[in-house]
Amino acid sequence: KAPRREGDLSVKQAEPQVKRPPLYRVVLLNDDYTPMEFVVEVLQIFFHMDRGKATQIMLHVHTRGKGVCGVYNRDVAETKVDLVNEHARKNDHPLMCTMEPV
Ligand code: NFA
Repeated sequence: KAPRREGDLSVKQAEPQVKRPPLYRVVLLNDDYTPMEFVVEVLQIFFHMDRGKATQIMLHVHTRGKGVCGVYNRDVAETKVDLVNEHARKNDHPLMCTMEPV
């Protein structure tokens, strides 16, 4: 058997293991009572959308039942969900925010 020479690729080095954190969609759910303006403001404040984008997403949620506000790692997604739900409760609106694995 021939000896291995410098540069021989027949022995694979271990791949450096680079893991991406699991991602989650943060989702807004429609309801019959939360004012459209409140939802637009939520999207602007907590998801850094301009008013046009926020209005577009709000109308999507309103007509389709739910819509994606953004995709984040678990910690960030959980924090967004909690902040939005707290903000809604504080203002006596039933608006619901949830997360789901991508
Ligand atoms: N459906 C609500 C209304 O008609 C508006 C709304 C949109 C609520 C998106 C929740 C999410 N006032």
